[in-house]
Amino acid sequence: FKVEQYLREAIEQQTLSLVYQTQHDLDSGKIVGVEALSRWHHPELGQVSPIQFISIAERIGMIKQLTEQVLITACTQLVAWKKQGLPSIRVAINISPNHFLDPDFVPLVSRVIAETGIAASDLELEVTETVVQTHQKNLSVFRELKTLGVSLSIDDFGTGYSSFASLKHLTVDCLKIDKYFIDDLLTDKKTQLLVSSMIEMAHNLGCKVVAEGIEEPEQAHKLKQLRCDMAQGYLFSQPCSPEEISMLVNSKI
Ligand code: G
Ligand code: G
Ligand code: MN
Ligand code: NA
Repeated sequence: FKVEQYLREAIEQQTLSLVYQTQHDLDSGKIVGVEALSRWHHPELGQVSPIQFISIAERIGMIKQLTEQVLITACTQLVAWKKQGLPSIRVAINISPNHFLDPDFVPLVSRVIAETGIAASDLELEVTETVVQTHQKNLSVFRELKTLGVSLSIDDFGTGYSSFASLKHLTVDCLKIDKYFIDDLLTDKKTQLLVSSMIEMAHNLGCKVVAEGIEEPEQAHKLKQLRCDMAQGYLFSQPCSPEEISMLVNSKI
């Protein structure tokens, strides 16, 4: 259980870091937002995947502290970019279902917005469908977050067990179509029909759509044809440092 102890120390000593991946408007190509992604490099273990350390953090009760650091760092970074004269972009962070349902979560978000002075609508919270599936009663959390004015998006849309139920109960700003659907968008007619339908449905509900995991120009082209709003993926950029984001945003205006 060395890794658990190492992670605990890393979170306590705040040695985790954030990288940012750009999100582009498909019509203009402009960067409209970034998704913050956590990284952990340990001297002995090397780079540990967030898929591993996020679930460990949940198990050892450290996810609240981790998410608090992510929130503060990402919002502070947004202010720093603005001070450098960058045009306004949104920052999205991933919220683990456990933490989302914690009574301290909404007050935390509220406090970080107030302390950093960012516009609430420039902060986007990404949650997965599981949040809605298992916790009907926590729809009030969604309402409180909407009252604060933050943006809400459903991550990995279409891969959970409650895609439609989540839309029945919630008012969300954005659906993120999972890479799972993007991978064979060009080769599988059925997938194309599904993606097309998801986009149309989202728009009918007043949601924007972000496609994830775009690696080829032809995928971007097809998504644009299908009226998808935004795209994210290695075609546009890898997750990168704040300095690299500044350069990318400046070069894409
Ligand atoms: O960055 P990468 O593709 O390796 O991320 C793998 C997974 O880890 C993704 O599902 C991503 O949403 C998740 N992840 C990355 N950073 C965070 C974080 O800060 N909090 C949470 N809850 N999940 C994260
Ligand atoms: O679950 P979530 O959507 O948050 O996961 C985002 C993850 O996808 C991050 O780990 C990020 O590094 C990864 N990612 C982003 N763009 C691409 C891409 O174009 N291809 C692949 N294979 N992974 C990507
Ligand atoms: Mn995400
Ligand atoms: Na995601």
